[in-house]
Amino acid sequence: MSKPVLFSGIQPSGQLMIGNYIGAIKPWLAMQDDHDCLFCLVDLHAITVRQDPEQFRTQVLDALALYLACGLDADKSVLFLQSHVPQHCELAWILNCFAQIGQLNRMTQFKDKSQKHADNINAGLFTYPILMAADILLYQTQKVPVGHDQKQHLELARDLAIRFNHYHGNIFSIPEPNIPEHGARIMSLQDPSKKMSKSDDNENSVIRLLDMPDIIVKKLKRSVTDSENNIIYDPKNQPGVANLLTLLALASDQSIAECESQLAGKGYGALKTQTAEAIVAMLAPLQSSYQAIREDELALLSILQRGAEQASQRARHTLQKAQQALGMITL
Ligand code: AQP
Repeated sequence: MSKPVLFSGIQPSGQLMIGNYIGAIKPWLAMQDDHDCLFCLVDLHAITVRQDPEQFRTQVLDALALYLACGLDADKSVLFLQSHVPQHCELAWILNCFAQIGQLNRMTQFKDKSQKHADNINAGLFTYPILMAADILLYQTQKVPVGHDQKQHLELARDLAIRFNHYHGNIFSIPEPNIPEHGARIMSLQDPSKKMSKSDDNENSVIRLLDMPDIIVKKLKRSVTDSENNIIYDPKNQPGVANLLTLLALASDQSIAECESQLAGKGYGALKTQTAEAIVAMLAPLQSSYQAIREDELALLSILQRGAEQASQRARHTLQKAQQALGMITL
């Protein structure tokens, strides 16, 4: 029996951070063996925000090397770059003609990013979720493991697939989100009311996958908690403490209740130290293998070449089905 198709991706819009790891990459690793996986670096999404060209090229290869250092395996999964498969843009145009402006207007990420980049509210930022729908639907994807912030975009992808199928027959699989129960929304260390983001301007708010242990300890020490000095998991009233408990639990493979009871009667200093130690230990294996992988740029490019060929073959098939369903003449 064929394995369920799984697609997911990360924007190479900065150095990857633990939210991307916990909310996306870690769940991907758990599914890599029993799913037909495609893991993409969505570089076309990343350019909705201005990128420095030289730095961007480096960031893309850094992110691919991190995928591999985390344990994604090019022999088991298709690893590729979105811009290497032009069918993503071609299907996005078709889906543009099925997406309703009203629905796009409700996308919270567009509102957040428009505020953050008020000098560059470009059309790509607005139509981003349509390109994301094309990314997913091109591969007849059944499962999309993502963090909580992508839930709304995924609902749009489902709606577009259902609408297209309604008018033109059964062309696309309807994808299901796969959102982890805990860790789907790791919060900023400096402002626990907003999610941790790799492109946050405040370096102290984010732990990057390649941060050295002393930096991780420093960032955790500076993290915002509160004045209650009470270590309980209460995201509504103590969001900073709840975020640290979530990180500690996930990094040390324990439940949040176990972490709470271990820390009962202790202060926030102990919570921060233990969380930092657990994160350092979680990241140590990938950090130790990263450098050698990153240095072999030829090997990285050849993985991208192979991934592009594998993905294109599948993408061409779905795009042609959609075009023919619309009555377009395909050659
Ligand atoms: N804070 C987070 N907690 C849990 N999961 C998260 N993800 C992102 N932030 C968190 C998940 O990581 C995957 C890749 O996200 P993305 O790079 O495509 O875009 P994003 O969601 O906008 O992530 P960033 O880091 O905030 O990027 P920038 O700063 O460039 O906008 C997704 O599955 C996402 O849910």
